[in-house]
Order: sequence, then C-alpha cells, then structure tokens
Amino acid sequence: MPTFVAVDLGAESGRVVRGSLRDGRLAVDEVHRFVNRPVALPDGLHWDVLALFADLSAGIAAAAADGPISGVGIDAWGNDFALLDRAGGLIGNPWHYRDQRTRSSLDLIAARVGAGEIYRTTGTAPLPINTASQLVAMEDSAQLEAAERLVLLPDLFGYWLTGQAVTEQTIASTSQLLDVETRTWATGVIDKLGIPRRLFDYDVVPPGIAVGRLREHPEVPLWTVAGHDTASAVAAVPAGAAPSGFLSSGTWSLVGLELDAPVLTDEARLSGFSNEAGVDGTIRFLRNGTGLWLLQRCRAAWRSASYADLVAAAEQAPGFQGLVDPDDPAFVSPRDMPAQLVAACRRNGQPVPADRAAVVRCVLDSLACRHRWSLERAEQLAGRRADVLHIVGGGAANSLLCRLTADLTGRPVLAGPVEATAVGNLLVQARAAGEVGSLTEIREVVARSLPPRRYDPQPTDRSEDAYRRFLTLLDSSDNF
Ligand code: LFR
Repeated sequence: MPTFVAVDLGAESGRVVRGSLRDGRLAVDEVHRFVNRPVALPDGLHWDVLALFADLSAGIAAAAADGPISGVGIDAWGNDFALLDRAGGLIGNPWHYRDQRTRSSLDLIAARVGAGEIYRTTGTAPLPINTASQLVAMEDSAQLEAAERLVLLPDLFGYWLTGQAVTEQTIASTSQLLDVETRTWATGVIDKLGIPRRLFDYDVVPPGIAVGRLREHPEVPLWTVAGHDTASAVAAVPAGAAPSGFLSSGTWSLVGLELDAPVLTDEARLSGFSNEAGVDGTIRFLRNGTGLWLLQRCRAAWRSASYADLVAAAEQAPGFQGLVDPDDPAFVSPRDMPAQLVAACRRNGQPVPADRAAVVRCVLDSLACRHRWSLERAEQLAGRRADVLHIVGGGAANSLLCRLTADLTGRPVLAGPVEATAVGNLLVQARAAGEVGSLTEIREVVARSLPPRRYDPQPTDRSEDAYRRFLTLLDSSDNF
C-alpha cells in the first residue's frame, strides 16, 4: 500500500500529512502540525523560513520512522520567494506578502509595462502581494544585486531537502511574471520591469515530476506537486458532472471557476480576477479576496476563544446586521482587527456589532456576500454558470459560513474536504508514481474517500436585503 507525505504550509500553520491509497480510497492522517509565526524586523515583516524548515523536516522524519514512504511533496501559499546567491545560499529572510513596502508597486508596474499588457501576458490581477510587486519595491537593493536565482517558497524547501532546485509551474504562476499561455517566464515583462533576467534563467516544470531524493532519507523521492496551495486544493475538489464553481476558503477566499483557457479581458482585470495555472493545463479563473484572515485576527486579539466557540456564538447572534467589505484596505494588517471591523461598520453607517458574537457574525455575513459577488462576476466574465459551489479548505468546516454562502449564492454548497490542499498534494504524487490516472480520477478518489457535506440554499428577504446593502457598500468604496 503506497504511502505519500504532503507538506502543506499555510499563512497561519503548517502540517505534514500522510496518505495511503487502498482500493481506490485515500486514508489521511496528520503527522505533525506547527504554527507559522511571521517575524517583524526593523526592515519589515518576514517569514521564519528556518523554523518552518525545521518543523517540516521533523514531520517528514516522524513519518519516515513509521514505515516506508513513496514520496514527499510540498505546497505553500503563493507569491513569496527567496533569493539565492551564486553559491546557492539564502540571501536575507524572505519577506511576508503583507509587508508594506509594496505600496507604490502597482503604479510603477502600470507605468513600466501597462496594466493591460501585463494582464494580457500573465493573466494575473494587479495585487501588492504579487512577486512582481515585491521585486519592483526591492530594486537597487543589495540583496537583488547579489541574487543569482529566485525560488518561490515550496521550491526553496524542496531545494533544502534534496539539494536540487526547480521552478514549479503553479507556484510560479502566482508571481505575475509567468506567461499564462506558454507557462514559461514572461521575459518581456521581466525586462520592462527592470528585474534582473538572470533570476529566472531556469526552466519551469509541471507538477508530478521527480526532483531528487531527500538528503536525510535517500530512499524517498521528492515530487513536484501543485506547489501553490490553492492549485492543490482545487485539484482535490470532488467535482462531478454538474458545472461547478469553487471556493477555496482559508486565510483568503479564492472564488472562481476552472476553465480550459484564460479570460484576459479588461473587464476581468478591473474586477480583480486572475488566471492561475492549475494541474494539467487547467486555468483557475478566480478572485483573490480576504477570507478567514478577519476571524484569525479577531481570535488573536481576543486570545482565548477557539474558532468552534466563536462560530457557535455567532450562530446565536442576529444575522445580517453590520456588513463590511472584507477587502477594505483597513483590514490588511491592523493591530486590532475587532476594533477595525467596528470602526468600518460605523464609518459606513452600518449597525455596529456590540459583542464578540456580533463581530463574528458580521465577518461571516460579509464574507458570504463577497462570495456571491465573486461567483456571479466569474460567471459573467467567463460566460459559464455554476450549478453548485464546492467549498474546500478550513472554511468547509465552518457550517455557518457554508450555510450563509449557500443562502447568498442561491447554489447548493458541497463542503469539503477541509484538508483539500494536502489531499491534492498527495494525489498528484500518487499519480506521478503511477497509482492514479487522470485529474478526473483524482477527483473521484476524493469524492469516494471524503464525501462532501451538502447545504441547500434557503435565501430569505433578509439575506437578499443584506446583499443589496453590501452592493451599496461596494459602490461607495474603490474596491472592486
Ligand atoms: C492561499 C494563497 C492564495 C494567495 C495567497 C497569498 O493560501 O496561496 O492563493 O493569493 O495565499 O499568497
């Protein structure tokens, strides 16, 4: 019975998960979970990549001590990267995409390449978190001068595990520097931005190839998987025959449709949609919106409460009172998220949440409204309708969020798997090792092993009225 190990790194936590295939079913168990703690240094906000590497290595060692493993794959959040010097050494501490140094980057990029041109080439919405935005903010820095190669984070960890560095396609597509049609580096864009071309003088490889063997466990191969966590999660959406949309719900809410070809219109760009590279040449046409980050920061501010307790309290609170736009820039990195949410309600003339339960309810109602907006806009832009909406990731365990999203979108929600990212990671390895066939077959294995939970929509006058208020709120801000 082949066993694979997925390393799945999220902005809040990382985990090492083991998966075994037997009779067309996947059994998963978590071997190690650890926190991901960003560190604020005088020059900005960074990821602690050494701590992450130590933790993921400990997880792999624990899995290997338990029995033979047929492979390891690594996925992580997008956009962030490390710079390597000519000896392959790490230069500095990789930055966190929430660091504020990219404030002027979108204007700079538009001036140098043109907002329309870079979108038509890369398919990526202009966001300050993109690798391109980060690199233009670093120009003339000593670090960039010393750098010989750029690796996105899953590839950095793969390099440290095996000594072999690769550039995996799906994670590269979060850079805003990859050509969306050819899936090779967009050298024209890179040149116009004034980013050193040598950083990208490496081939881009697809998910599912052997990278090398683990230095500490020479019998174990490292496979490329869909290195972008969202790509791994969407590969594990248990989609059947009905036309469906997806919501990959975690720190971010990624709402969209899987397509065969990108949508590169100005309208798509102005609505904030990206065309991200998926497994087997698929395109994830999605909008990247703020997600459970809002709740994560509330919980941190309140210290004690568990997510389950917070959501249970919100179930009892009256619904559709104060609404906010989750993508309000005030929520990007606030010191005190609950205070910001209250202030946003007050600023926008909304009912002001009076206690924790009301704050949580405000967050979940607002996210559900945003999910509807994004799904409907994706459908208009792509000219396709989704009859059901799959929710995968941590948010699939949040029954109130799933129910509200069903009610607002008017579509049945199929929730789960919660651990879709790790499952997608494991099954792409299994396919590389010859254990599973097509992407469709991967999804059949998921549906069989971890059947989703269904929420039927029950829209009411109050939910419709809330959505109208949400639209008014969007109209009065400059967020699309
Ligand atoms: C989700 C995700 C999103 C990306 C964001 C920041 O975890 O990877 O796809 O836009 O994190 O990198």
